[in-house]
Amino acid sequence: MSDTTGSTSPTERVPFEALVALLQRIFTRHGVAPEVARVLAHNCATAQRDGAHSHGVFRVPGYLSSLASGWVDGTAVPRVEDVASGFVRVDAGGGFAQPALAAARPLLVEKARAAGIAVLAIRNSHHFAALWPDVEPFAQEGLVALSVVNSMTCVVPHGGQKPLFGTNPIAFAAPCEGSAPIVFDMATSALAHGDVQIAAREGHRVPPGSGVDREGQPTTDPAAILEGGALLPFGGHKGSALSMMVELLAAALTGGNFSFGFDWSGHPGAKTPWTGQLLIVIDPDKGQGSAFASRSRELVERMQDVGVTRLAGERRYRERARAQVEGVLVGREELTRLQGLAGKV
Ligand code: NDP
Ligand code: PYC
Repeated sequence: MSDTTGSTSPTERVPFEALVALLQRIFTRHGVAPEVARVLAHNCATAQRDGAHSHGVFRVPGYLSSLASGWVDGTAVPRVEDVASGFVRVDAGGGFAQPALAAARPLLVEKARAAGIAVLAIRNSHHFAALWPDVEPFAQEGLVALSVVNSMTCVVPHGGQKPLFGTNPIAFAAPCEGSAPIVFDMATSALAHGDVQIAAREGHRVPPGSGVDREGQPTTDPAAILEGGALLPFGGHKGSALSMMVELLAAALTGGNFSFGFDWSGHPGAKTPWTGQLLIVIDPDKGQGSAFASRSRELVERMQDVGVTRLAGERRYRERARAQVEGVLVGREELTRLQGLAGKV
């Protein structure tokens, strides 16, 4: 990715900690509890830092309008339940998923290390972010992590006539000897909804096969997808099956809402999907001893030997390394808007 936020507008570079502080101030000024504001600000700044612009500061207006509409509770206190040797449940209380994960994390890791595997089922939660920040830290501690989250009805299942599924991402992280973890994070729709919004804002077409208009006809016009149209799963029936799996794991299994299971029409301004999230954390040392990370390295090297020049996660790591030296890239207009929201002149 080039040195842009995806647009041609002027940009600035902001120190990561300054961006976190700015976002934290915005969230607290808009009624979010201090600890929740800290978690959301860190998450949002992390996505921006890594060049994940569809889930960085671009999301702030959606967070704030959801909060203002009363749809999501920025002060909810997650309730963690220790339900079995390898199973933790959290009721996020109608608040955000990330503070629920943070609250349950120590118990989840303890169980994964003791039993070799542990599941975290989050329900009654709003996830409006990229998913990789939820899994990457586990791999940094030597664990393997997989997470799924469902979102809101905007994807037509393969063979269906109307949207039903969410954009339903799957994220995976695993340690790799001698490098940062291997991480991928992908929507099961052809495009993330956020990328369609960005394409509409920037006046770009989306790739053929991404979505349909309100008549169900294929379109590359992002506005037609957003205004009465819908997205398609990636890879036809295969992506559709994965999206169905996400609905089952993130909603049916956790007790959260399906992507079609909530109605936000009574809360104008609501943007955050009220669903569920599942994490599975594995201690690879219970497999082949400490060999896992070196086997990861072997696989990566073999992929490189056959010509792979870009692994999932590498673009983000490059953006991160650059941001650490030069600061996080933010659009100048966007930064001014953020400063206004934070009450800074
Ligand atoms: P992308 O299609 O941009 O990327 C998917 C994955 O493939 C990433 O891990 C990416 O790595 C990797 N990748 C991309 N291009 C290449 C390539 N040429 N070679 C090798 N690897 C590649 O992501 P999506 O558009 O599917 O999703 C964007 C974000 O939207 C995700 O973070 C997702 O969690 C989020 N999202 C959140 C939802 C929610 O409900 N909270 C719903 C849907 C999406 P890299 O990151 O290094 O580019
Ligand atoms: O980009 O598809 C998306 C999305 C949905 C909820 C948060 N992000």
